[in-house]
Amino acid sequence: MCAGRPYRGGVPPRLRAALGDITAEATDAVVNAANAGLARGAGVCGAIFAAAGPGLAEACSAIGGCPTGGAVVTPGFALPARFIVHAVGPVWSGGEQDEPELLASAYRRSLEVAAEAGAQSIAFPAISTGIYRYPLVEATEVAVRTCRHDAPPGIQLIRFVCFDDATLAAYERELSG
Ligand code: AR6
Repeated sequence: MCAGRPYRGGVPPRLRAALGDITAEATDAVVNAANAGLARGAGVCGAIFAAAGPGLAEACSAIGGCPTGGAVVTPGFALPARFIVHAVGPVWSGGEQDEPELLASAYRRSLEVAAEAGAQSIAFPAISTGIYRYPLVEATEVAVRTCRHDAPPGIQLIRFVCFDDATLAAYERELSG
């Protein structure tokens, strides 16, 4: 993958990083760092299920699941966001199990399904960097590169919502690079 690869649409999306709780984001879509069973988990997933309310678990069990590297959409239920994109990042196993490609695919598919649903703005957590143990700096590089180059034309704003200072610092470094 080439860092200088041009954006494939017309006007590139704005990319921003900020500290925050993704359940409070008022973007059109927020992304959940989901598991392949779309079950209620811990971390950002647990926070989203708690804030969205019981309709979310029903919607997820109706969908049934999502492969690693994929993403599916549900309504936002009680969240300020209209849509929740459930993206399944890889578990880090040392880097030889296609983790970078799978993580890039989770970001790319999230952007695609959000745009198909009509979202123009989307907020991401740092997918896979918590319970799934993906190294932060490497994950941030994949997230920023994929969002910078592969966002479909309808997406105008991408926010990286960071839960701690180390994550924000990693995104700020990558965004300024
Ligand atoms: N807002 C924004 N970011 C958050 C929030 C929040 N409310 N809460 C945590 N984070 P993780 P993963 C950050 O573990 O590594 C679940 O059980 C957190 O600090 O939530 O992809 C799922 O069901 C970290 O930077 O997701 C899966 O089984 C980032 O979100 C599994 O964990 C991702 O951490 C997914 O693991």
